[in-house]
Amino acid sequence: PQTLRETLQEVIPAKQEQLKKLKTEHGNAVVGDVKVDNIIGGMRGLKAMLWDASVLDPIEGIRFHGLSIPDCQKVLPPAPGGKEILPESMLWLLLTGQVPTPEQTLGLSRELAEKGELPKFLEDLVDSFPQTLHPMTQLSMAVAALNHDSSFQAAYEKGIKKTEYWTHTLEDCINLIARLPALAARIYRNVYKPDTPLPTINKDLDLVGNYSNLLGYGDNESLTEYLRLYIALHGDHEGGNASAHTAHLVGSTLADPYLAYSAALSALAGPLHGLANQEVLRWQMAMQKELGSDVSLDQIKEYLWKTLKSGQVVPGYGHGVLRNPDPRFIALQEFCETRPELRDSPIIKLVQQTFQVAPDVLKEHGKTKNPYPNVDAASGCVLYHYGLTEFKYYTVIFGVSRALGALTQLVWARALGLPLERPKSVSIDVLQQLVKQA
Ligand code: AMX
Repeated sequence: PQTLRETLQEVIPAKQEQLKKLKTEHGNAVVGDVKVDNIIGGMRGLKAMLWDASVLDPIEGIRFHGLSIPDCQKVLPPAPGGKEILPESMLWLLLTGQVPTPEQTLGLSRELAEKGELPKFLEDLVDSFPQTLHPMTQLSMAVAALNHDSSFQAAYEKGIKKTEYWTHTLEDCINLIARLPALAARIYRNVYKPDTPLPTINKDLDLVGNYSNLLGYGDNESLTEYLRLYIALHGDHEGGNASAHTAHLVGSTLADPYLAYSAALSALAGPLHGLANQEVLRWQMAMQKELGSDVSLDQIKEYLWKTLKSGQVVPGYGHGVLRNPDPRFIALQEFCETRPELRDSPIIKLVQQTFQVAPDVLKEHGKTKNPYPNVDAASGCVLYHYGLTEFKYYTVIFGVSRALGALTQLVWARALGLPLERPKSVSIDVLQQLVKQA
């Protein structure tokens, strides 16, 4: 079977041609308008970015190269003996637009495992961080430091042709994805399980098999399968979300993929974005503590109102684009239903009960445009059930995942020769003048 590189080499020219033709024939075509609300409202709804790997429909949710989540669950190869999507197969799909064969997926798993060890200087750097430093800060700093060995940066310094950018970008991206499990697991061990021996990477295991093993949960097959599904599903969610967009913006300056992804991780660390899964768990645990174990739906409703009246958001609900329950949330719910231990878990039960009442409460509250759960409403609680209880760490797992989509797009941005991103900003006075002229 073809390698990932060979497959990309084959698909890139056709896309380059497609884009060139679009630009030549329709460069001046108008595809939308800009309202004052778009400008002052966080650019919501503005179609202003090219992102080829996934498209988010407000009602249907995400599609990866046209495939919905249930489609992906049907066609993307799982781990040998497993059922859930392997993140490697999702990475292949995102990068090439093609569904990989099990052999191609296995080949990619092996390549990632072979490249997975951390350089010594990085281990020393991570080991020098104070245990009290937030795991996301550690991840972002360490990913930036990996640019010490950036192939793109070295090649750029030497002087390469623009047409060669993408091959060096791809090399960096694959190396970074390969190293994330060892890096993320080292942070976990240092912060939460210091002085426990860290296993080495097993060349015969997939990316998440290794990650789970390095975290110390390798013998929990259910958690490992959950992490495969979680990491595959969180990989990409269009280009406009804060982490993906940050990677794209920073990458557009021709900063190397390590710097671009480090910046993306800082965006992911915000509570309105990736930190939400830690917030959901904190909130759901506080609810459990206050209401006890056997709670009624009315008690949950009351608790929701208490949260809203105190001026806080209900974590895990609402979305910048989605206007329906997030299909990723649904996929995680279905995972819970297949495992008897999760069906009986008090924290998962509470998540499901909350889902029964929260949309109506949020509708009545009347502020949010989307009263339904996003993926974070469930994701952290499953980790908690399986014993991964350190919720400050959860966003790091999201960070391991989001690399699949954000780095894919960096490869494509270089392959398509996309320019430096530089939107036009206006002052309030200028905006007022523009309104008068309109
Ligand atoms: N609870 C209470 N109020 C909410 C709400 C929620 N879950 N979601 C939105 N609102 C409020 C907003 O705060 C805003 O109020 P304001 O007018 O007083 O500022 C109003 O409803 C309109 O917001 P919106 O247009 O519906 O949402 P948005 O696009 O501005 O923000 C999001 C989207 C996700 C930040 C928001 O829904 C939120 O804060 N949700 C809770 C946190 C969360 O779950 N984040 C995870 C997002 C997914 C991810 O990135 N992992």
